[in-house]
This record gives sequence, C-alpha cells and structure tokens, in this order.
Amino acid sequence: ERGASLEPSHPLARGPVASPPHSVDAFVKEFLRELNYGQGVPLSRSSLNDQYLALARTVRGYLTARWLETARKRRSHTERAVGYLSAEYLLGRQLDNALLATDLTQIAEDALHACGIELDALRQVEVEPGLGNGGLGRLAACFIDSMATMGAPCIGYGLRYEYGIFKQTFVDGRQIEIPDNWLSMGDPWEIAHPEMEVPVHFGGHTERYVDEAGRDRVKWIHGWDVLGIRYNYMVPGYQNGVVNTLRLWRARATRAFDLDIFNAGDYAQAVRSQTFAENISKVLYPEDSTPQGKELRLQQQYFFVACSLYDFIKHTQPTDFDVRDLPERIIFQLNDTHPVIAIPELMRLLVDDYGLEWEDAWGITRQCFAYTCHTLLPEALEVWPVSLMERLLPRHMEIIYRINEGFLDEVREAYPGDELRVRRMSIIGDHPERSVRMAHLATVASVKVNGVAELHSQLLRDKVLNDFAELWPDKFTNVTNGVTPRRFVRQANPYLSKLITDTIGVGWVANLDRLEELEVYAEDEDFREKFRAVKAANKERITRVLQRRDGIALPEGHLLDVMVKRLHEYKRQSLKLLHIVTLYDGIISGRLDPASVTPRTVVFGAKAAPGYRMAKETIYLINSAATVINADPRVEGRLFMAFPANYNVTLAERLIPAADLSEQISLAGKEASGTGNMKFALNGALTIGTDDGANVEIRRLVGDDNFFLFGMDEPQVAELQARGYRPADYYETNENLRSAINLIASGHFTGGDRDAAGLFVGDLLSNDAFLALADYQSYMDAQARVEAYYADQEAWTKSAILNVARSGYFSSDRSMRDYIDRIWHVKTGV
Ligand code: 7GP
Repeated sequence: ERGASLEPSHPLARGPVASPPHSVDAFVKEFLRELNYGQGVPLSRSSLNDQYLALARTVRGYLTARWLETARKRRSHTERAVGYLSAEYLLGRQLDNALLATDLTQIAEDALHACGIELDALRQVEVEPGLGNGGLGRLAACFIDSMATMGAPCIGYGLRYEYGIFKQTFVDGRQIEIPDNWLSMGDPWEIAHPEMEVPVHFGGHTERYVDEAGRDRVKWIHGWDVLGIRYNYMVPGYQNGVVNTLRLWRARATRAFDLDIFNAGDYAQAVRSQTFAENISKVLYPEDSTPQGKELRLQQQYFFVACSLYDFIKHTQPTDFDVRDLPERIIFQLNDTHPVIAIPELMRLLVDDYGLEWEDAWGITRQCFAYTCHTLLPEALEVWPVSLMERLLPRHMEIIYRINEGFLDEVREAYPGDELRVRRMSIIGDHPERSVRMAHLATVASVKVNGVAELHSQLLRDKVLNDFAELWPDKFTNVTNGVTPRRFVRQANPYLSKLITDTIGVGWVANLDRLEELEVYAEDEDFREKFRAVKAANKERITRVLQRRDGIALPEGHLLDVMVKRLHEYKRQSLKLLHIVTLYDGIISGRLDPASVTPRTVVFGAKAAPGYRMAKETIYLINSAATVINADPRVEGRLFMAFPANYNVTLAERLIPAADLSEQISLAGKEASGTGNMKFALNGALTIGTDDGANVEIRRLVGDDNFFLFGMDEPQVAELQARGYRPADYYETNENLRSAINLIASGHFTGGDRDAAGLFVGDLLSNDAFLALADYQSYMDAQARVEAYYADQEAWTKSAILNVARSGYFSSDRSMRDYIDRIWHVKTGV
C-alpha cells in the first residue's frame, strides 16, 4: 500500500511526533535503535563510546520532541525574546543534566541495566565541552539553564570552537597545555545545519553613492568572506517541558576559496587560505580577565555576532518582519565587551542594508542592547586599535566614529567647556595608540549597564564608568550573579539533595528560596548528624575520584580546604600558599607543635593563561611545596596539599560538595562577583573571605557568625594605595611572614634552586600589586579562628546548615528574574 502524501498542513508534517513514552521498555527500544541504526552495531559488539553516543542520542530524542513543541508555541506569539551574546559557554557535561531535566535518570539506569550496562560507566565517557575560560563562561551556561527553567524565551548565541580551553597537565610541577580536541569522538548533542550558511564579510573598503531616491549611501566593498555554519544545542528546562536553543557558529571557507584552489597554480597555498578562513572558530583564547588584542580574536567576535544578528532577523522572524519592530522582538544581552561589535553591525544592517535614516537606526539600536561588565581591572577593559579596525572592518569603524560624534555632542551639551571630560568619555582613546574603547561603546548604546554583584556595580558607578553614571544615572543597575541549583546542587550533590528533599520536599530545585525552610533544622541534632554524614560521603567520593583521576591519595579525617578558580594574581593563590608554608615552617622550626595543628588538606585547582608568567610560577611553587610538605614526616600527616591538574566543571561538581572551607580571598575591589563562592555556600562549606564581590552579600545573608571575614575592605585598600604601599614593611615587621618567605626563597621547596622561586619572591617583596602581605596577618588570624571553630563539630555543622538554608538567593533563577524585571522585560512561562 502506498502512503498518503503529507501536505504541509498535515498534522504529521507539522510535527513534532510524540515523545517516546517514559518507560523502561520504551527507553530500551529507543536505545537499541540508536545503537543498531545510529551507530551500526549490535549491543553485543558495541564499544563504550558506541553505547554512550546511543544513550546520548536516545535522551536527545526525548528532548527534541519538547524542543520542537517549545518552538511551535513560540512561533504563534510575537513576544520579545532575549538574545544572549557570549563568546563563551562553559557548559560542563550534558548527559546528567538532560536526564534530570526530562526526569529520565531512573528509567535510563534501569533500561541500561537491562542491557547489562552501568549508567555510571557511560557518564565517564562524555568529554565536557570547555567552551569557556572561567566565571564569565560558566555564568552564561547557568543563565541559559535558568531561562529554560523559567520558560522564558531566550536564544544563546556563541562560537563553536573546535578546541576549547586547553587541557592542563603538570610536568615536574609545571603547567603544560594540551589541545582540547573535544570533538574527536563526535558530539551527540549538537545538531549541525551545514546547509544554513550565513555570509560574513571582512576587509576591503567603503564607497559612497547616491541611491535612486537621491540619498547619500555607503557601500562596503568586501575584501574577503567566510560562511557561518549553524550548530544547535538544546537547553532543557528542569522538568517543565521547555527546551530552549543555544546556537553556536562554525566558520567555513566560501566556495570562492574552493574556486581559487581550482584555478590556482599553487594548490597548497590555496588550501592554506581556506584554512585561514576556517581558523576563525578553531580555538578559544585561553586568557581570562585579560584581553588579548589579537586580530584573530576580533575576527571571532565579529564573526559570531554578524551570524547571530543575521540569523535572528532572517531566520527567527516572519518573512514580512519590519526591522523597525526589532526592539519589540529582541533584547541582546552583551556578555562583557566581546560581542560589542554587534552595535555597529546592527547600525550597518539598518542603514546600509535596510536603508533606514541614521537617526531612526540609532533610535532602534539604542533599545536593542544591554551590557554586563564582568571586571574591575582597568587593564581588562577591551580596546581595539583603530588601525586594525580600519583594516578588518572599515565600515564599522566609520559607524563608530559617527556614533562617537553624536555622543560627544551630547556630552558637550551636558558639560559645556569640559573638554577633559569629553576626552575621558570618548569612544576613541588616544593613548598609547588610537583605539576603540569597547566598554564605552557598549555603555553609550545600551539600555542598561550592569555589574555582577552589589559592590562591583557600585564601583563601576563610582570609579570605572563614573563619568557615564553621572551623565546617565538611570542606566546603571546591579544584578548579582547566581548559579544553577540543578547542576551545582541537585546533580553534583545527590546525598545532600536527598536529605533536603526528604526534609522539605522537592520544590527547592526550581525555587531555591525554599531552602530557608531548612533553617530550623540547624538546631536539630539528628539532622546535623545526617548533614555530617552527607559531607563524609562526599569526601569519600572525592577521595575515589582523585585516586582514579590523578593518583592522589587524600588522607582521611581532615578539614577539606578548597581553593579552585583561575590562577590570577588578584585572586591571591599566593596568600593561600603563604598560609600553608607558615604552618609548615612553624612545625619544622619547632615553633609550632604539630599536635596543635588541625589536620587539614588543601586542594587547589587552577589553570593559568599560557602566557601569564607569574601565574605559571605560582602553579610551580604550589606543586613544589606540595611535594615537599606531603613527604615530610615532621608534619606527622597533619598537612596535605593536593593540586589535581585540569580543574574543570566536571571536577568542580565532585569537589565542591566535599569541601568544608571555601577560599575566597581576592583583594577587596578586584573580584567582580565570584560564583564559585556561591556554589560552596550552597553545598554547606563555610567561607573564609574578604569583603569582595558577592562575598559581601553571602556574608550578609548567612550571617557574620557563619563566615570568616578577614582583610582590608575596598576603601582601606584605596587608602593604603594612595598612601604608598611598601610590601617590605610587612616582611620586615612580621616574623612568621618573613620566615615563611625566606623558606621559599631559600629553595627549600625547589630542590635547593633559589632562582626557581626568585620571580615569585621578588615580586612579593618589591611589588605585590594585590597587597597579599598587607592582608597576611589578618588572614592567618582568620585561619586560626577556623581551626578553633572546626574543633566544635556541632557548632560548625550548624553554621554549614545555615549557609545552605540562607543561600537560596544565589540561584541563577533569581538572577534571571532580576534581569527580566530590570532590563529585559520579557514574559516567562512558555
Ligand atoms: C569573571 C569575574 O572575574 C568573576 O568575578 C565573575 O563572577 C564572573 O566573571 C561572572 O560574572 N570575569 C571573567 O571571567 C572574565 O573573563 C573578562 O572577565 C572581562
């Protein structure tokens, strides 16, 4: 019998076909189908990778049905969506999250079991997509998770790097970077659309002409092109049937390149120029909080932004869409300055391609963007040389000049005669070379500018962007960061999750404020015992993980003290090192009785930017100290240091739930927010921290009694720096500090090699830009308070429970609520 033809209006053609049923039998069937017909192997001959890919595709099948349904519902209404523009998404593994979102974890486990496979074995196969460096990239991943869970229309746009953040290994204690070839085994989560090509242009020059209507217009005569290829990823909401989209772009050479090859005498050279185009999405730049200023980086930025704007206008809107309605349809959130070139790109589209008048286009553009700043380090604010811009994006440079002209007129009108201010605020800077200040461009064009924690937003207003805040006070706002409780509590900490759910019900996973219902249980002895059992189980788990992953044997019964984050001087891993060395030095010099030292294991995790010398020296010294201290019998096993290589999202999920103490010790006024700090508090670690970033809010919420505060606050730091900071003063007057530094300088940890510690020690004594020595004694005192408090396990556990109960605020769902209310004004619940 011949099948009936499916007209486009036929229900089956309009899809989606129903999701497979939620049953073990159905899951087995889907899984075997994927294995047999997708991977082309019978179960009996399948490899672990075959099984993982088949499992991932099976789960993806369940997601797809919801994804199509979400898209169908959204097509029928015309409400505003969020376009999250981010050069980084540090996603972490996908499988568990997808299982949790679809409530299939148990079914999958049983189904695989029926096939003789352990789910846990397949979990280990997944390579995490490391398409981000650190906080900024992980935040983007949390935000898209929360938007889906709130049923809010959001599309994430970014780059599909072929190589993500490098894999770190240590050779003789020194960091070695290995390319992260994460796609080598195939990525079952992506859906490629090689047929969806978006043309992106570079180089060339511009020409003026007069159009039919007699208007002056500009034409960009392109120098060269690449194509953007679309890759979709599903972003599932937590058990709400919503699946949003993350759309990442890959660069491919145009056919013109192919033709060149065909015609060229020099075949090899022609293929090389093809590679040149495809290099754009080749690798993530591994710098964190420091801009690179490399041409390829600007190419990446423009490439993904141009693809995304084009895609939004041409592919997500109806064919009769009028670009004048853009502000009703979209708000683009700029995740730091990396996507800021989107502003002149939208102007170019509106003026050159759609023929709008400049003023109309500017009116529209100014409603379509909002900007989040993630730093306070002045050197971290991106600037691009005008010369580079002119060469790579000549039309955009003209547009930026024109935006700047209009903007500076506004400034002059508000502050007549204040040319100094005009120069400070200009989008174009003159020193050390003429360049475009991307943060200024972003601020001028955006509806709102936000910092990522209260203190950070205040310092943005008062310092970094002060002139702008004076001109437009209402433009500035704060949205304190958050983290997704699905990944960082529910998945990462199944033991704690079960205890919470058994105690207050399951509602907390999508409504984290409900954790406050745990508050009363801090006084419940039985609950405290269970809470301690959870911690103990998590310590056993991390012990197994580190043994298997790194061959590290963690001692038992120690206070677990964890400092995990990118290696940066402002974060002060150096201060943590000074603390441990001081204890060790005290013991070996006989000043400190080892029996009086709280048994403590310090775990570091940190990648250094490959070109960041001081950061790499710090890694080397930490590793060297670990080798010596761990092996020294005089310590009597009371101090242990571990530095597992390649800290990533997967390791964070295992490590954070086991921690007793969370190290958040940046110099006040330098860490914009921190988000690791939130993950630790939510998993029942106590924080030792400065008055910096979101620590301020964590301390206010959990209470002073449940937080170890130390160090100068930001005004004190500013004052000391204004007075003139001399680190040597502290070295000379603090005996323990001097002795610890001397021990490092003597080569004790570096096999007698004094030079090996020279850079580190030399900088601390003569420069110490982040005032580690000034905060040293205060830090040591706070660590002594930690030891005393830890001795009282009942008191410590109470505090740990209160940290959990009072940290619901740090859900990224709440952050999204704040963005929606204050900036985006989009509807939720679809
Ligand atoms: C980070 C900030 O350093 C961190 O404090 C914050 O929690 C995080 O963003 C999320 O807001 N910044 C970056 O990762 C970064 O690369 C580039 O900043 C300016």
